[in-house]
Amino acid sequence: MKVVTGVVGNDIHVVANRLIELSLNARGFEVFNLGVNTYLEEFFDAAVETGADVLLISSLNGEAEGWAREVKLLKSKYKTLDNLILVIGGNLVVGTALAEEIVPRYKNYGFDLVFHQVDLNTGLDTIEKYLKERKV
Ligand code: B12
Repeated sequence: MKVVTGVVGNDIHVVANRLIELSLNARGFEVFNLGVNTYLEEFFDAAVETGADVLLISSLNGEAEGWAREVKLLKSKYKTLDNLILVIGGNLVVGTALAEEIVPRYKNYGFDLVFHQVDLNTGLDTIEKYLKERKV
């Protein structure tokens, strides 16, 4: 299964990004890592080019929300990506907020799975379970 990943926006926190690539590889995914400082449209372009099943976006500096608001618009522009599973995780706000509040907000932006301050392995276990249930 193919996963495009990277860190959205003007965000240079690279450590989690490298860990995500290594962990996804170890779990048998084919990974296309766009690295840090990646704009939302670049993620969608890469998903088209690679034929990805999953787009896994990180935000660590908390500025993802501005980008997330454009997800629905881009989804409607890239019609071939109807089955693409959209995942976002990391620090999804600047400052502090409860996951109970943030998760529904990001789902409303168009994400299928949202992980606010969830440790990577727990998140990847949940993603694998979700993919299995969807039989992707
Ligand atoms: C190292 C660091 C830096 C380094 C980054 C070096 C580099 N190139 O990577 C430097 C010093 C450059 C830096 C800069 C900044 N930083 Co900084 N940084 C950190 C720090 C101390 C550690 C981050 C790290 O590498 N952690 C180790 C990795 C492994 O953990 P992680 O990033 O938390 O990721 C885990 C999870 O989030 C999860 N995860 C991540 N993505 C995803 C995705 C999915 C799907 C899932 C399931 C899980 C998941 O997986 C990881 C492992 O469990 C954190 C504070 C902290 N203690 O966490 C602040 C922190 C992330 N930084 C912060 C800030 C604000 C900044 C700056 C904006 C500061 C400034 N005013 O200039 C700039 C950002 C500039 C930019 N353009 O992005 C804030 C973000 C606050 C927020 N979100 O509200 C933090 C939290 C510090 C704080 N408490 O205020 N930073």
